[in-house]
Amino acid sequence: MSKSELSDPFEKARTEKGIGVINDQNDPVQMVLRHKDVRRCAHNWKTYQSGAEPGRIVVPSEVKIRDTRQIPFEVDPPEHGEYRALIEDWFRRPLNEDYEKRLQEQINLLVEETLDLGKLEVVSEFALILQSRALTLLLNIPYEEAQTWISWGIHVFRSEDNPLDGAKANILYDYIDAQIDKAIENPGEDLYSTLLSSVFQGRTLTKEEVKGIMILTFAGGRDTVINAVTNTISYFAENPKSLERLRNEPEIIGKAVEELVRYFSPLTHMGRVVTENAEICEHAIKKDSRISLCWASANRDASVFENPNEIILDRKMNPHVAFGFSHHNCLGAHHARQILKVLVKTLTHKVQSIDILSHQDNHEEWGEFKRKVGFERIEVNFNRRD
Ligand code: EMZ
Repeated sequence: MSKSELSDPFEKARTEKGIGVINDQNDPVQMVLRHKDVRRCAHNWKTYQSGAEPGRIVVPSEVKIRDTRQIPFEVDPPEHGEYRALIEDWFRRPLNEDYEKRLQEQINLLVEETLDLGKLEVVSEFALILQSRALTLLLNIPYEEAQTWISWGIHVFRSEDNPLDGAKANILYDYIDAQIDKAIENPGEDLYSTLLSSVFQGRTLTKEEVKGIMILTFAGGRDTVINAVTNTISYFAENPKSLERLRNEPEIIGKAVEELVRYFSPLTHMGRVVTENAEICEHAIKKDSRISLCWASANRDASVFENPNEIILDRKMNPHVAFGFSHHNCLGAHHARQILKVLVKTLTHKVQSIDILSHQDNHEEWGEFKRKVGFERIEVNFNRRD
């Protein structure tokens, strides 16, 4: 298997049964594996709800390590739509020319720094830095703040050996509390201040609501973006012809990014709590149990994607669900797409080739399913294009 390949552990269960069962802290999860079912269940928020006990739709469940409801992620319609309407414009800013220009400057600088170094470890010395610096644009706060988030290291929201390390999660929660207090004292043009003055159902958002939105903004786009960036580098390292092709055909970079995101599926799945007895692929789904919508499996469904395990840079029909589907689709998707587009464009301009020197894979284990999502570390050498 090549180093950049991410195989599909769900294929057999998806074709044979459509469902995979995993135990999670004695609150089992039935994973929905087929594209059609994933989309149907995502759309049916009445039966498959997000607004359950905070943390329960996350797998592994976070009910034991947090009380704050993440917004709008853990809220169902109609309130979900009302919260979303408050913040949607803010999360569309990545489409603005000025935002893109500033992101381009950040990524130019990082790639130049990287080329000067030559050899480096991509996860901690490239992807984490890129993600943290870019987040300053999304929050509209000073660039220097990225240093704080970089200093937390990769494993701040979950420690290396324990995905449910409450003490680690508290670093983020305490930080956000402090930033909210600062914004109350000294309001600015940043996301905290904007949220604190937003009006929801005739009143301003509470500190707890602002915290819920901020936790989601920090956590949802951290591992996911870091893995997507790292996997992009490893893909181009092993497929220099693809880099060359995109250099010659920059007009397909948008399509290529969609295809990379489909293939990587940085977020494997997301849960829902079942509100009434139901059935999926002839399996009984009991009221108050949990299902998960397995984006990673749906994105390899051969009934939708031809040659699903191949990266086809200009894939024509690409209805992937890597950013979720329906009401709860990813708020940060514009930002993530823009990061990947700018990154790919910059690599085509500045980088001739990338050599992988050593690596260690990062796997998730979901019962019988073991899925590579990226790398724990990957040392590479970047070679400059003359
Ligand atoms: C939650 C989740 C959001 C969760 C879109 O995903 O990301 C996970 O990394 C967090 O642990 O709390 O924010």
